[in-house]
Amino acid sequence: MKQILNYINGEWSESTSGKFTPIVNPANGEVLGEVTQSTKEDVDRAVIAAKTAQKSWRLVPAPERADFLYKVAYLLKEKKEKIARTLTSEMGKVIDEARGEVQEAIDMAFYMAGEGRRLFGDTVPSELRNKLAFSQRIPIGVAGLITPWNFPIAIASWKSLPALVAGNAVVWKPATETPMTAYEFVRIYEEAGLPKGLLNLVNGSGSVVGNSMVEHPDIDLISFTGSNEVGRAINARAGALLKRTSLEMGGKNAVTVLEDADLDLAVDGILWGAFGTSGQRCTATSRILVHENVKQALETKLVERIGELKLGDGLDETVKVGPVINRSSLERIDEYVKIGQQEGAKLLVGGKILDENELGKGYYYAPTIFTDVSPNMRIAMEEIFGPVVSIIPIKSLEEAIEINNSVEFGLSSAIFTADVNRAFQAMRDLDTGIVYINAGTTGAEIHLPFGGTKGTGNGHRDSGVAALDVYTEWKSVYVDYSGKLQRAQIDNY
Ligand code: UN1
Repeated sequence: MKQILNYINGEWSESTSGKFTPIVNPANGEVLGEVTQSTKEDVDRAVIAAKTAQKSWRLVPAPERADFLYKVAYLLKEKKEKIARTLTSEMGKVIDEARGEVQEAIDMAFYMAGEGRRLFGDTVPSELRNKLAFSQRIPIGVAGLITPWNFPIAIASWKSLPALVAGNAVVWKPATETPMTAYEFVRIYEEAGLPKGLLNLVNGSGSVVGNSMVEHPDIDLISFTGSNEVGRAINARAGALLKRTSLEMGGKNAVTVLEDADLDLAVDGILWGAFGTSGQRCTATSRILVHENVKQALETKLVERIGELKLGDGLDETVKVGPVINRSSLERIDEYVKIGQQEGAKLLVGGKILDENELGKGYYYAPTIFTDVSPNMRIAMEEIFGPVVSIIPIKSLEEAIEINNSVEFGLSSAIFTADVNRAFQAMRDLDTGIVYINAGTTGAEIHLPFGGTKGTGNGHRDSGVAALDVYTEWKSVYVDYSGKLQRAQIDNY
């Protein structure tokens, strides 16, 4: 049986617990292997290794650190197909999407390697004569990364690559559902010449490994993507310990469809946004705010087209929608569908678990659309993280914006309209970190900031140059070459 171990101080090792958790293929329930279940002691060892490695890594010139990232980028490119297949088999997303996800990691590696030759600070005029003033980005120390199963390599790349290029060391806890993709990523780091101890992989549960990381005094920052509940708990504890955090905790993303929208384009965007990755994206479309005059037409088209979404094992190239991650997720989604029905929403299509006779032993949920949903129903306010979307009728753009902004999250939003004025108004007023005009709510590119307003996070962003704000802090430097005491704010006034 394939065993996934930890990678601590440059060595693959089993946890001191001696315990393993099975790794299951959600497409067919098959056990693919098992992963070591770590303890607090494993985290302690990883942190010691990281802390030691960081002492010399911070002194390596950033352009040289970038050379290492370029190697990672080229290796990821070379192994793209292999990693994508591993990813699909343990996570379930269809192979095309898995390839796209590995591509995100490749893009990130090249992008952050480029940052090794920038990492800009500012040089500013001093208030005083013969004095130089500038600011520099400096690494924070040991970064603790806690990453989710829905984007097991992309999100790990969004966090580990900027952390490393900026001069930090890493302790990484991947999701227990997707350790094989994590293993492949670490193998690439290893092959690229990772200095001993600089990046450590500690597999295991959030309650043991995650908590030990948050509590550890030598982990200087926690970067987390995952559920709202866990994010809030991390925030509370890390806040008490004065530990830096970057949190990304999901969305309740809406597509607005105005009267003048290209409806076929809107349908393309909605189907991709709502049912791609079986709706298991933070950016997934889960509400459709459609003008009442085109609601019927949109519904007809959606129902017609939903039949094109072939469900099944994501390794089959003709399949469009894979399984959801596990049985408890399947049950949670079904529970929400029941809640929707009890709340009085009308089930337009879907709404059921596919049983074994239909698709074998995998965890499949039928793509589901509710209509006549009111904005304050639970299905329209809470993140479902599955292939379920709610249609809410609207009378105006203003009403759509109000409903869009009424939920606790603020990650992504989209509007379909032919009116440029209304498109720009929406862009300004939709209260989300990401806005799409005439495209669905998913598909963020790595060179722009990724994250959201309100309950989606705590103001930080993954991706783009903004990610460096998470993994660096500022040092302001003053060089007085006047040869005499110059008292700022006094001698020059
Ligand atoms: C996520 O679901 O947390 O924009 C990440 C997108 C992808 C990333 C999603 N590029 O949908």
